[in-house]
Amino acid sequence: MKDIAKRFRENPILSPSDIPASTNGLEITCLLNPGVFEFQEKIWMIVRVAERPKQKKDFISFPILKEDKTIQIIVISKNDHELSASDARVINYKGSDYLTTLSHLRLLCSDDGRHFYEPEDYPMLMGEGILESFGIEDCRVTLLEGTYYLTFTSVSENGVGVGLRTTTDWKNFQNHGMIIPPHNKDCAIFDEKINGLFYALHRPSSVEIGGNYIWLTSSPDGIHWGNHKCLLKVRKGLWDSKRVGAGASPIKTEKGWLAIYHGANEAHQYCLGAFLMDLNDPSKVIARTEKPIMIPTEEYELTGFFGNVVFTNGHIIDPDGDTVTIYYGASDEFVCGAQFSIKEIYTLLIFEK
Ligand code: MAN
Repeated sequence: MKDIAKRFRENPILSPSDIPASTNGLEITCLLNPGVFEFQEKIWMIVRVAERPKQKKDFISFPILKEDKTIQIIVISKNDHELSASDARVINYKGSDYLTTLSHLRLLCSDDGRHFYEPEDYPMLMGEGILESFGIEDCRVTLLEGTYYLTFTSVSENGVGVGLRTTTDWKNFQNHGMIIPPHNKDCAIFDEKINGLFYALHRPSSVEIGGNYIWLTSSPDGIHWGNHKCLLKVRKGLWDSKRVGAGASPIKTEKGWLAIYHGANEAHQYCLGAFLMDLNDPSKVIARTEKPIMIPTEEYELTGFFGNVVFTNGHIIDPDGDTVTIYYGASDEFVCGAQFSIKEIYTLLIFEK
């Protein structure tokens, strides 16, 4: 099946070997899912860097963060009957879940949006405290009234929730802790207030009743969130039958707030789609693409750490008002870029009657 994404010729634009690991003894396994923003006339990404020790034959080893900020390496024999390791991303050992890699967030910048490098004197963002001991992941960046809001997934043995840090200069950060408790991720704050309130999309997972659906919430201050509403569900038999989650901050267009989202099916194929919310009341979904706007098709999207995945949480809108450049994780291992025309996305939207 063809999609409407115009992929960068240079893809993948970043691979794990392109930057150094954060710590001696670890190597970068995956470079993925960047949040993207503009700052000081450059395009920046805050990329997820997933690390682990070099793997030895017959063993699985992975790092976790201790409260004193040191790293502990857990080593488990692959023959251990208490280990269940069928997913590259997460294992279960003695009844507890662990991630196979530890992620932090790293800043990269670019003059042309295609070649990224690590600038000097900017910090790496690491997990902090007992709610981030398995790392921080998949950051969305929203600039609102001069402050950058960073919403990311905080992972620990306590669960997967949404963390928030804010900054104005990318050197000093205020940590607001966990703003939405487990199980929740994929939180994207709108880049404008609506009727005086902050709005955000987020994705709780309800295990027994309900599912992995996109929700909407509002807030008076960007930190305390309430008035949650279920917005967009999975669709049986379609490409987004198992889970849906928001991409970056919705895009304000004359027709409404346009959100790009990921959807996965039972086979863990991750595609992208789009939906449109009412400008004045984003709890009203007025249109949604039936077909995906992007499907994993290229070699680097089909094979890698976790193949068959395109996942985005960062984009830049061109001054022409029509071109969206998305940055996306391919196969959970590489960073890639692609462009869409908003007008072309509209042609795939099916409006509610
Ligand atoms: C899922 C995947 C992983 C991620 C964990 C925790 O297993 O999305 O990439 O590390 O959740 O967020």
